[in-house]
Amino acid sequence: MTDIEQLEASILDDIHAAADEAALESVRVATLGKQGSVSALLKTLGAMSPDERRTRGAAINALKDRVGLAIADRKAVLKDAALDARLARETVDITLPVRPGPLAEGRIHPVSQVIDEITAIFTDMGFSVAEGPDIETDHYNFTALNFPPDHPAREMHDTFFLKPKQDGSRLLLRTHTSPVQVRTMEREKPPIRIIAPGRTYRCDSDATHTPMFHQVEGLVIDETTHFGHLKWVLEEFLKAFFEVDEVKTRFRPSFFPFTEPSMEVDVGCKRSGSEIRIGEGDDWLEILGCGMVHPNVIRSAGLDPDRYQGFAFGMGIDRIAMLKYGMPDLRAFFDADVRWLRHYGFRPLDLPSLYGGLTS
Ligand code: 2NM
Repeated sequence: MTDIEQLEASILDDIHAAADEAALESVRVATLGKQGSVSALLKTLGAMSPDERRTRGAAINALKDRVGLAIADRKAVLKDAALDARLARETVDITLPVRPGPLAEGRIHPVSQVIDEITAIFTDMGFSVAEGPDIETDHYNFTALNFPPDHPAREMHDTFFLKPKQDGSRLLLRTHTSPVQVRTMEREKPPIRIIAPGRTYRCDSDATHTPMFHQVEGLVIDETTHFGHLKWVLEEFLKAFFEVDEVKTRFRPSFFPFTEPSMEVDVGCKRSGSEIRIGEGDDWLEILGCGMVHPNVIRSAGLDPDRYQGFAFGMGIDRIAMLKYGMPDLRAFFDADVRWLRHYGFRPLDLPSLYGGLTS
């Protein structure tokens, strides 16, 4: 055996003995690397005569090529074996039950659920959802809405005011979402069709009032919008929300500074014990307020009341959530009691939609 054959046999043994890619890499460095045994043979060429160099050179280079190929072959085999081992090790048992996670355990708060239901109903009728700040100015919360300077709602005991600024003006927590409608009228040209759901604040706390509560208000402004449109929109809403085919409504004259005429709307219902059914019976339940937007409000928002008119309405979300889902105590809504939420909450993937049935 020549020295080259001897070296080759020993290298091939090492290559086949390499059990993983790291061991194979060591063999490569020890042979083809700068200090490797094959490279060392190549370095001996310099001291040879031209004839000897030609034959030895060809033989050593052929050795180098065969070692390189053998390493590449072994590398492919080891790679396949490593993948097979990983596939055997990393199994997924698809017969295991899904682990409880946020989707199984989490619940949607009834207020969020009802806001989503209301949004589904009104967006289906062509309304958009508008939002605005919880902290408002006296102008957007009162003045632009036609509240006279001495209106009792501006008093300290109804409204949460922030500390007065240097110039004497004071910001406040909005007492209704109507400022959103004013801001929308300032920003957009009619036709306007929006609902504004959100948090509202009044200095009031007992079994049926919390200092923070939720309202949704609606606004439609165009050139010929009239009371008939208002009545249709509200009746369609009530039927869809309470998931009944027919509702009876009763419009009673009322007063709000921002609408003229103003109305309170009762819906026909049946009471038995503590249960209330909407859509049947001879009792009435007050459900929302509404009216034709006062010309002063339209003018304050920068629109011409001789050209544009429309209607607005508003209702308490927490109250209609209690009604629809039979929750007896408003205060429990904001206790953050996880047991209450487990009982009254909704599953995260049961999203309200009109085609799916609002609450399927
Ligand atoms: C209600 C009842 C009646 C109302 C009016 C407006 C605005 F900004 F257009 F003037 N927004 N919301 C309104 C009207 C609200 O809540 C019981």
